[in-house]
Amino acid sequence: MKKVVYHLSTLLSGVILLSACASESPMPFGAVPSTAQLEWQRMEINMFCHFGPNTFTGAEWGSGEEKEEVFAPTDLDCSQWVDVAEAAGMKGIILTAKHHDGFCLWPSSYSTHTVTKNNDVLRQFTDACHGRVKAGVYISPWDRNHPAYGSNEYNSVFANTLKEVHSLYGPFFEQWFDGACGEGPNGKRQVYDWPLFEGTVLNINPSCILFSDVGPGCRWVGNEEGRADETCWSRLEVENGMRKTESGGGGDINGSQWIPAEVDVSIRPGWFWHKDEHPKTVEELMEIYYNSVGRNGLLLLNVPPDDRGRIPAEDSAMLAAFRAERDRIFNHDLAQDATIYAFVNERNANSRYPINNLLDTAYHTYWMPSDDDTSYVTLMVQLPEEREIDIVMLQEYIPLGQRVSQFSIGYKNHEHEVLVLAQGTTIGYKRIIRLPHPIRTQSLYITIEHALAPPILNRLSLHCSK
Ligand code: FUL
Repeated sequence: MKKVVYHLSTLLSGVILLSACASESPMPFGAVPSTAQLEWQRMEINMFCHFGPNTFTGAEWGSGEEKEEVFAPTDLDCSQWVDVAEAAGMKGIILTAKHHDGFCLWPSSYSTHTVTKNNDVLRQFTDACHGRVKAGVYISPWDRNHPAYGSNEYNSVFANTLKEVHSLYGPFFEQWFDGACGEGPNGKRQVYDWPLFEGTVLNINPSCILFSDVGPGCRWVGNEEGRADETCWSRLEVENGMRKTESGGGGDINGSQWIPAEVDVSIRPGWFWHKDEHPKTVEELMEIYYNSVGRNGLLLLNVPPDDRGRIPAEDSAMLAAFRAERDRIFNHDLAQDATIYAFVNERNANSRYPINNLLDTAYHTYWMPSDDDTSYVTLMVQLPEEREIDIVMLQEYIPLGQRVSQFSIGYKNHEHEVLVLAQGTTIGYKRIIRLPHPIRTQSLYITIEHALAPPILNRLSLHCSK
């Protein structure tokens, strides 16, 4: 543990209890989210449903040669999926309307490998979601069934497929473009026409979030284990459909586009339901939550319906317990009745953005020190009495950009020394820091050690997971 890093006597001379009112908004910094991207990020946890012929054959990647009759749910009920998602606190569901096997869960005019008109699963799905959760759609460009796959013609077939789905079944909040590109039935690979695919969807629904390895709506986090990097920028630098830098899953500090990370992971070992597999435990799901939503990502948790066409009871029970655990920890904010002081440069003391904005749950109220404070801004959270804490939650007000690049958390011990407990880099939409051990304290210190522009935070809360 590092000792006394804040020079309290110096800092205290600059202590200001900031309380003035905001008049005009600060300038945004760098790329910022569109309205749709902000709404998307605020959904935090969505459900993914992998459902198709693989549900019945035990495969993960169907060959495309499965007979249509293989897909035969005995008790399909998409409303039950919505019930489970809502109970788990999820705001949207994305269905694999076409996976790599090419089988369409709607009676498409552009394929013969589909459900029948009377068994339109996509219709039942969008009807069930309507007014309850947002519906999203996964349509795999890789198609192991379509005879045109591997030729130029396939790009227009796929664009027409997208047009059909989005105009007849939309609006969808998200279109998932899987990056997989394997061989088709004739052994050829396709060169995808991404600008055509993206333009087709956005022409019909400009606010649809397009997922792919590089966006433009949101990006793949780079693994399927439910983990964003500890440093996670929502900016990315993409040129001609390719990443310009090799900075991995953590985005680009100087990226010129806003393309936040989506963390896709399955509740079970496979993406599709298999009879002998079981869901992850609540502890594993909480770990995923801390490493995804808690690291500036959106969690897309796959919960595959079984061969009845329903989400199994063991999965829904685990999801309900996962939600109960999040509520138990995060619905109790130990800083609710705290007083927060900001240590800022004396000359910059007259912030127009009240510090109590950090404690309210209104999204669009925020705190900012002043126009030129970008380093060593310390917040002291003074609690009415000693409390046990092991989690700190911070949110940057991302409509004005992502700014913080280094911060630390410290507390005052019984000897009145301030000890650093944790250090971090990015905050972004949400950062949940689990302290290395629970502490009992009345004063907690959060120092923004470095930011690319004056930090703007809209929420700070303290919790205890015990
Ligand atoms: C991958 C696919 O190959 C898997 O089957 C699954 O759909 C996963 C979400 O994306 O690229």
